[in-house]
Amino acid sequence: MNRFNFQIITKDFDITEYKIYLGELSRIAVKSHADVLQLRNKKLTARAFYYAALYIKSLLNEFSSDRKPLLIVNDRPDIAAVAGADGVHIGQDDFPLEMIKKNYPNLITGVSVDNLKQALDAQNNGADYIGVGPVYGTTSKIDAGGTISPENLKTICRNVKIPVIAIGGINTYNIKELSTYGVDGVAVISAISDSANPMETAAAFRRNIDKMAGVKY
Ligand code: TZP
Ligand code: MG
Repeated sequence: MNRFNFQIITKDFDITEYKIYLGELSRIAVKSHADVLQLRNKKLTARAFYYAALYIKSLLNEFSSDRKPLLIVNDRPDIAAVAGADGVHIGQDDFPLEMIKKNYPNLITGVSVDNLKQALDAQNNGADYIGVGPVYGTTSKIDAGGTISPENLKTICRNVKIPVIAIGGINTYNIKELSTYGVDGVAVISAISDSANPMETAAAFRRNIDKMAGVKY
C-alpha cells in the first residue's frame, strides 16, 4: 500500500457549480478513503483555479478523519504552494520537475509519463509517483493521445521503483485487469464524477485497489 494508489480527480467543472461539486467530491474522497484528491480543471482562469484550491483545502480541513486524502493540484506548483496543498501533478509540458523540487521542496510531485524513458527521468529527478496513460479510451482529456499498450505499461511497472498510477478510462470493471500489469494504483475522473452513485463507485474502487495491493483490513 502507498499514499497515492487511489486518486480521485476533478472533472472540468463549471465555476458556477464549484461549491456543490467540490463539496460533494471532497466528501466522497474522505468517506471512501481515497489517497489523493486532485484538483484539475482546464477551463478555469488562474484566479478561479486558485480559489477552487483554497475551497477544497478548507473543505478537507473540516473533516476530522485520520485518513484524509492528500490534496494535489494539477499543473500549478505556485497555486499548490500558496493554497496549502500537499502536492502538484505535472505533465511533460508543465514546469520542469527539477525547478519544482528546487523551489517547492515540500510539495509531493507526481509526473505524467508516456514511456519508460520519461518514467526513469521522473524517478531520477525526484518524482514521488508517476501517472501512466491513457490505459483505456477517455473523453476527459482532449489531448490524451493513443492508449499505452499493456506491454509498455508492464515494462514501466517492472523498471521503476516509485508508485505507478494508471489513468484513463478506468472503471470498476477494467481495474481488475490492471493489477495483472503491475500497476500500484489508479486515478479516475469520469468513473466517479459521472457515476449515478459516486459514493458507491468510489467505495468499489477502494475495495478493488486494496485487493490489488493485497491490503487486509
Ligand atoms: N491523463 C491521461 S487520461 C486522463 C488524464 C488526465 C483523463 C482521465 O479521465 P477518465 O475520465 O478517468 O478517463
Ligand atoms: Mg499538466
